[in-house]
Amino acid sequence: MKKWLLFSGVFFGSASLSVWASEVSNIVIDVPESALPSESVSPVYPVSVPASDAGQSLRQIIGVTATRKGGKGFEPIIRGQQQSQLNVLMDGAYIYGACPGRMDPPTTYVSRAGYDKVEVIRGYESVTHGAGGSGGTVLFTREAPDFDNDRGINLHPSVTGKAYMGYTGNSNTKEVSLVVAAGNSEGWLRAYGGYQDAGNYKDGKGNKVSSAFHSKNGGLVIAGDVAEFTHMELNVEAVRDDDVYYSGNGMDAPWAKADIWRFKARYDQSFLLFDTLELSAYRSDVKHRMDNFSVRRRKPDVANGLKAPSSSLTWGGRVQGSVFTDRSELRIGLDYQANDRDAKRYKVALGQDKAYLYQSHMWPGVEYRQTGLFAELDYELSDKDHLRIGGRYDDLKAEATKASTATLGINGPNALYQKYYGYHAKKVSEGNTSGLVSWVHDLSSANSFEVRASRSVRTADASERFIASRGSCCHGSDDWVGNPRIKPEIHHQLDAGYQLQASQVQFRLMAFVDEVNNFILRTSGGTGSTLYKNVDARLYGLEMESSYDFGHWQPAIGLSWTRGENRDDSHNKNLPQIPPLMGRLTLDYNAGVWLLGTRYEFATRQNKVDKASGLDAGESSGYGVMHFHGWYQIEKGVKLLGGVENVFDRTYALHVNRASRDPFNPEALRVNEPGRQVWVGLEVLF
Ligand SMILES: [Cu+2]
Repeated sequence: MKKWLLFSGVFFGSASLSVWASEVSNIVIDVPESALPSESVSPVYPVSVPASDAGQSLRQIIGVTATRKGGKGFEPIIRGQQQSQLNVLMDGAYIYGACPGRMDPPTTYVSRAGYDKVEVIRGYESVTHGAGGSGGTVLFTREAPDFDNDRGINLHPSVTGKAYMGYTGNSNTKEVSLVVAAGNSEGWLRAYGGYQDAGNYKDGKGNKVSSAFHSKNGGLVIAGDVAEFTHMELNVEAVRDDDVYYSGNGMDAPWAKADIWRFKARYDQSFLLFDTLELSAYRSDVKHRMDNFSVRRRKPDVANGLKAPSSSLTWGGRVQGSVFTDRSELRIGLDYQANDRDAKRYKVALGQDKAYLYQSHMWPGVEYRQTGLFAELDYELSDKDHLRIGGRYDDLKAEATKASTATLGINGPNALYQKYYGYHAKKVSEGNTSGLVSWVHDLSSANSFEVRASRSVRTADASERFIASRGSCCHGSDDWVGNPRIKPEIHHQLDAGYQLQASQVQFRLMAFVDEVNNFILRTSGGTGSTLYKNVDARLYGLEMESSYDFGHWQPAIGLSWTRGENRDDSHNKNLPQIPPLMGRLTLDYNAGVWLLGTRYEFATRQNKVDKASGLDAGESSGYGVMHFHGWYQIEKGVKLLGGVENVFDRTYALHVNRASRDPFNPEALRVNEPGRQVWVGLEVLF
């Protein structure tokens, strides 16, 4: 039994925490639970918010926010870090989006029916989730179906699942999804699928915000114990998005598609020096098309349009062995990740079928290959003291295989790198070392504190290193060019947290400081161009969360604050895309068969901006927005959900939202959040 408890992986091996972990699936409330101050575990789509994208629903977790650019494609931000500063794993797989404009961050491919839970780790807590991940790790996970559950309608002892139907007013969003698992605990088949159809919503002023999309997804998991101590799992999954409108991009996406394969195997018996052995492999193939004329004519008076086909193919895997003793768990592993990306842009003569001009090779055949070796030890110093020590080494090779494209002349990638940095792209080779030490001390059975120190290395991504986007207007005034010799970011972080988990009160507080050498800053090159350079930076902040259970009344509060400083630049001392102080007050009345709740979200103004990055749409004013939500349990397993978002129809935008480029809503500086939205949902468990 002891071994199994320790085997739960992300949780430290204390018995009380592990018992808690097994209870997570029964939790019906929305407040994210946590085993450590830096962690939270919650449903992928919470029952109190009508989220249409998994990145959007991550905003419900304290310390996490997300950039909006429309109805899909929310970019999560943890502790002021985003994109490749976060490790996002979907059931063990990396799925890198194909859009150079970040229309499709990985989270946009997380469907409601395909995943069960999301674990968010703020900061750097484990070396086992791959290279990088300095800002945090987001793990979307699936659970083995529980055929013995007694949570809903009993169709058949060997069938379990969940259906969801929802409607959200304002955007006129319709959603259905279904997940069914059949089999038994030794072998099962899980089939899932969903459909969403969203229109454009209106902001508080009644202005239309381009946010419509269609999305469908489906998948199949076949899993079972194929031999004694040997469990295997195979999954195939597909996502198709169509006619996606973006108000925060100059283009829309006529289509985007992702095809994902996964294979996992676990051997729970000693093998060589290991007590258990796990192996996983995946392949994610993402293709994306964007243009400024086929979904809608973004520039109706112009004879030429632009289109940009792009692709991102990722494959990789991991083997990990674990060694257990009474007091420790040691994990040793090897992971590999390969990513090939390509993006081109063409000028299109509208009206003349297929007449086009090859304009930019934005991602010129970018190839990344990473091999990592890691070891991590969880050790119980005493009943009350848990220690973790981990280290990893990553070998990275990166190359822009088509940087020397001659056909583009002065618009070719190498010509652009030469123009702005004075060198061509060469094959990059890096050896990066990361590590951490953490200590959790239980003050009593209910409260504990955590202290950790880490060094993590985050290498430049395909855009930061190799993007070669020749300005689409005005000859070079808006070139966007990656720096082929950009150095990796080195983060030195110190975190301290305190947590109280009593039956009626939960409280946690976390403080962090992150000294960054060679922070990769996107900045203006002076002539209107957008370039990348390394600067020294410092990020620090606080996260606080507390909830109470006074019987029927259940209040909660959450606050997060982050500061990001550029330590090199005497003129601009701020890092871009840093959220201001944000908070949330919730008050639920839970009568057992029904619940009514209110949620008040607020943010202060943010004047610490970096406009040269092209990422901040200027300073922002604060806001306060009220929402209502509730549910009614009609019968066992059948729950009616609903609510009113933005009850007072306020016009507001999160500070980190993309600058608005919306022809429908030209006054908005940022992409505005929806005005009042009434929504209903029906959830059936069986
Ligand atoms: Cu795109």
